Amino acid sequence: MSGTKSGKGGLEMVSLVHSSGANAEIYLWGATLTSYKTPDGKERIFCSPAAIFDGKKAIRGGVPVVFPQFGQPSKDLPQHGFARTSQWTVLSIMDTVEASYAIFELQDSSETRAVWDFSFQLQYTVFLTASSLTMSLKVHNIGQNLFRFHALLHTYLVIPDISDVRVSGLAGRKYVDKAAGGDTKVEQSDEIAVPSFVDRIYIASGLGRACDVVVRTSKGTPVAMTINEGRIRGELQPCDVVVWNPYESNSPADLPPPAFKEFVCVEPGLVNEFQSLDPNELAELSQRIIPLSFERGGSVCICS
Ligand code: TA6
Repeated sequence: MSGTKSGKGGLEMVSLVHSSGANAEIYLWGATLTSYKTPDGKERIFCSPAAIFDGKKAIRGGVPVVFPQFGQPSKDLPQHGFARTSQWTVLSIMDTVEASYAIFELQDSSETRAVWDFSFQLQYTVFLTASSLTMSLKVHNIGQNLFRFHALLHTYLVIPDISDVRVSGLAGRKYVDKAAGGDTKVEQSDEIAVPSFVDRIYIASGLGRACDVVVRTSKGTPVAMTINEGRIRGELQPCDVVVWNPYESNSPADLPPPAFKEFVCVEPGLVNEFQSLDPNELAELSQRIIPLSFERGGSVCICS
């Protein structure tokens, strides 16, 4: 039975429990999803063992919600914006045969307007089924003035080992290589390895459709597929995809090595350029995670 309960650090969270045995946990602090387990009990989302649950700092790992800026183009706003360090409210929690889901909301406040003087409403839905998890962020301009924003879902996916991962689905895309001074390059490879610190913004290409990014091991064992989609004013918008792993060289304090070995970030976003919304316009960003393999009795099974 899904519901709210007290989590780490006494922070309130929503526990989604689907009849299949799949479950997920989302803290109201930042609407941060910190756990997604498939019916086999296997954890699919990485959360740092040193994550701080104090209601002040962003929770390290899981799926932080990034809004209204990615990085820190405006020094008036914190790195990655204020959404991940705000207390969200829960609008609803539902259990149905198909899915268990929760809807979270964040609206502008005196604190947010002090650093970003616009009226907005974010609605974030986490939708859990037996075979997948879908996170969908809606950005609504409820003010009188146009605003420009970034949005991103900063997903930390569990993998067997970062030195053995292959990320596919981004071939041919231009990307900003933040680990190489921000140079713009073109991805030549169908399967991206992550042998060292990687921090890349794969720029939305004009394909006008969702972007499927598959994570595998070097031996080809599929780990997860992610379906990443953006919409602006209802129109399907190719979304950017950020791929990140800090390795030891760039691991922050709340992510002490060797934790970097256990995840790769595959982050759908509207971040390479600021998006603009006129009053009463809506943007959406979603990611569906479909785990493709799980261990059962020591052997790896591939979900159909
Ligand atoms: O998504 C990649 C990135 O922008 C990296 O540049 C790195 O800063 C990472 O996010 C983590 O940022 P955080 O503010 O959570 O430490």
